[in-house]
Order: sequence, then C-alpha cells, then structure tokens
Amino acid sequence: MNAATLDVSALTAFLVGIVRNDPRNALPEGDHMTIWDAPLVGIASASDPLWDALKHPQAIGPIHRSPDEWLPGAKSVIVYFLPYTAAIRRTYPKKSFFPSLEWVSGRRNGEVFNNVTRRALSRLVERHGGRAIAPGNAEDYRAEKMRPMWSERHAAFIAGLGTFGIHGALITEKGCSGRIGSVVVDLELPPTPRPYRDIYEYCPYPSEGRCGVCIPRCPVQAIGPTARDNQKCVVHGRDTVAEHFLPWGYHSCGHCLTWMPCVDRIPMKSIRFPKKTAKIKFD
Ligand code: B12
Repeated sequence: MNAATLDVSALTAFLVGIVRNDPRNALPEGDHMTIWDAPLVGIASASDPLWDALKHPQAIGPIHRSPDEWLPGAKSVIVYFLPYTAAIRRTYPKKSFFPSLEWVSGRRNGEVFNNVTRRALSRLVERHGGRAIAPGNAEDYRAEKMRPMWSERHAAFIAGLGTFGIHGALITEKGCSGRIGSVVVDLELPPTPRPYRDIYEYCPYPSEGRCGVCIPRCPVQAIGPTARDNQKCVVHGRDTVAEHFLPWGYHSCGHCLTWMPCVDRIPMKSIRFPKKTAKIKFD
C-alpha cells in the first residue's frame, strides 16, 4: 500500500486483520471470548463544514476542536466502529438490573484494545508518509460537563458511519452495540459518503414515534422520548455497577446497547414496528 492506495477498503482490510488476529481482542477471563467483530470504517474530510457546526453550543460547544486544531495541516479523519460480538452481547441478561461480567469486562478490555487499534492506525499512516494523532488518546484531551474536546460519535456521524439514536449511541449499519475510535491525519484520503441528512435518521422514534424500546429498558430511567438524563447514567455506571463488580474492578452499564432492534442493524430498513413503543420479542 502507498499513500494513494490508502482508501476505505485498504483501511478496512487493515483493521479487520487486527481485530481477527490480535490476541488482545479477547476477554482475560474464562474462555477468552472475542470482544470485537469486524469494524466499519469511514473517512471524513478535515474541511467538512460540519466540524465548525460542532462548535455551536447546541451541538457540542466551543470546547470541541476541529481536526486542524488537533493536527495543523490535517486533511482527513479516519473513524471506525467496533461492534461487540454476538457472543458478548448474548451474555447480557434480557431482564436484570446489572450487566453480565463478560459485558463489563468487554467494555474495559475492549477499550484497551480500541487504544491498540487507534495506535496501529496512526503507525500505518506514518508508514505512508503522513502524520496522525488520535485525539481520544491525546495528553491534553479532556471533557467539561460531559462535553468533550473531541467527540468520536460526532466524528463518525460526519464520516458517514451512522446517526444518533434517542438512547444517545450512534446507530450504524452494524447497529449501535459497539465503541468508536478515530484518528486525525494529514493525508488527503477519499471521504466516504454520508447517506443521511438528519441527526436521528436511523432511529425510528423521532420521525415515526415507533420503537422506543430503549426507554423502558434503561434500568435507571435515564432515557426519555425527547431527552436523556446523563447524570443518572453516570451515577449508575460509575457507582452502583462499579460496586457490584468491585472484586473485578469493572464498571459501566450497557442496557441501551443490548436486546433492542437497533443493536446490530439499522432498524427502519429491516424491521417493521407494529405500534408505538411496541413490545418486541427477541427470540
Ligand atoms: C461524555 C460521555 C458519556 C456521558 C454522556 C453521554 C452523552 N451521550 O453525551 C455518559 C457518562 C452518560 C456516557 C455514557 C455512556 N457512554 Co459515553 N461517552 C462520552 C464521551 C466522552 C463524549 C460524548 C459526547 O460527545 N457528549 C457531548 C454531547 C453534546 O453529546 P449529545 O448530547 O449526545 O449530542 C447531541 C447533540 O450534538 C445533537 N446535535 C445538535 N446539533 C447538532 C449538529 C450536528 C452536526 C450533530 C452531528 C449533532 C447535533 O445531536 C446529538 C445527539 O442527540 C464519548 C467519547 C468521545 N470522546 O467521543 C463516550 C461515548 C459516547 N460513550 C460511549 C458508550 C459506549 C457509553 C455507554 C454505553 C457506557 C459504556 N458501557 O461504555 C453509556 C451510554 C451511552 C449512551 N447511550 O449515550 C461510546 C458510544 C458508542 C456508540 N455506539 O455510540 C463513546 C463514543 C465512547 C467510544 N469511544 O466508543 N458517556
């Protein structure tokens, strides 16, 4: 591969190779279940006008840095979505106040692997003569009042990977159950198309008033039809769940990433919902 061939197919093949072959993509416990499935990859232009739009207080706010504020001369942003394997997702109880051990381990150890992936992508770009920075790993990265200097979900939205759900997660072609990584680079890479216009286009609730399965699923009622209470989510994940998993040192919840129609797909394209807030059978 030279810089000219570093397109979305080449980047996808590179990341699929890491996910499939790196032994760190596994839980440390038990049978070492695989954490991540093959990723989706998108490329955004650093000059996309939406980067400026994110500085608006209604989007994220002035704390959010555009690509060239992270890397002077930035030309592109590579973003990827790592979906949890079905094996990890299925360990999550359908009805329970707490997540499974495999889930909370996957969240912690999966994010360690996400850092491996961010670094591997940066090295790949450097081997092709470019410079790269992963803002999520940067020393001066911070968030204030939950507003980050760099949002990986919003970057994924700009790169065409998906739109938001009312639960707050990004819904992609491979669903919402996963994590996101991104790298700002100074190579001019062909941007991927953004096949939507609206922020919530892939979530059936805002436009059609259908589904809404995530609303009653949240164990602490942090998700509402028009707003989320992030503080409730923080307290539950950081305190209650953390205390439950104290011997393992794990935390964080995942009800809003499991047992819903948008978990592994875009729901509007593949599922017809009978009525508003329908009860969906998952078997
Ligand atoms: C702060 C934070 C939290 C906070 C607040 C969550 C939130 N939604 O903001 C808390 C602690 C509650 C939280 C919880 C969780 N988080 Co969190 N969190 C973050 C963090 C650090 C920043 C999120 C952020 O940007 N907030 C800013 C506000 C403004 O975002 P917002 O209100 O949702 O944005 C709206 C506005 O921007 C609006 N809008 C208005 N005008 C415009 C204009 C434009 C152009 C656009 C695009 C949007 C827009 O649309 C958006 C949707 O409503 C990111 C990591 C990162 N650096 O990106 C991870 C991240 C969002 N979290 C993640 C995850 C997985 C979780 C959890 C599931 C916990 C877990 N197990 O890890 C839960 C539940 C997530 C959920 N359903 O929202 C993932 C999301 C993966 C996904 N599939 O989308 C991220 C991306 C981490 C990662 N690297 O993968 N998180």
